[in-house]
Amino acid sequence: MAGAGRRPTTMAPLPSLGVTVNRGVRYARALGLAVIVIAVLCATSPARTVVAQPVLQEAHRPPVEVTVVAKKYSFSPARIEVEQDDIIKVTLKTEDIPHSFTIDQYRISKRVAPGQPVTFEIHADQAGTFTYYCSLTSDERCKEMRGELVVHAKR
Ligand SMILES: [Cu+2]
Repeated sequence: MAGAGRRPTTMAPLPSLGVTVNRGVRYARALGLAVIVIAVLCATSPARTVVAQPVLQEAHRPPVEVTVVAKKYSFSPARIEVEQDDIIKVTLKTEDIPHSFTIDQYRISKRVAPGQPVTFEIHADQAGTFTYYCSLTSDERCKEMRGELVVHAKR
């Protein structure tokens, strides 16, 4: 080691240096792991708001795929935004008890049971803001479950 001759005579700096290096490496590893975990979480957890970007201006836009997770006593996402005439492909899951995804104006009511996701399509032909809710009555608090489907009018 080139700097060996210049080491102070006290013993303190050497062990503390060793500890510092180890901590630094551990910290870097922990940070790296944290970044990976956050990236994975961001990639997998459903966003609270799903906004469909206008990728194509033509008549046939690809279906908007949304996974809606019902859980006592809320939906995630609690807001879905699409353009009028989009096809919304919904995968509905529940993480606890049976729930439903109901939109009166679209005459949609899909029931879902734990471990049995259901997939269905909504043709978002009516513009406006529509409430989705759980219509099941077995659990009183299902009434609290509310979300919004926003269908932006075609320009
Ligand atoms: Cu419910």
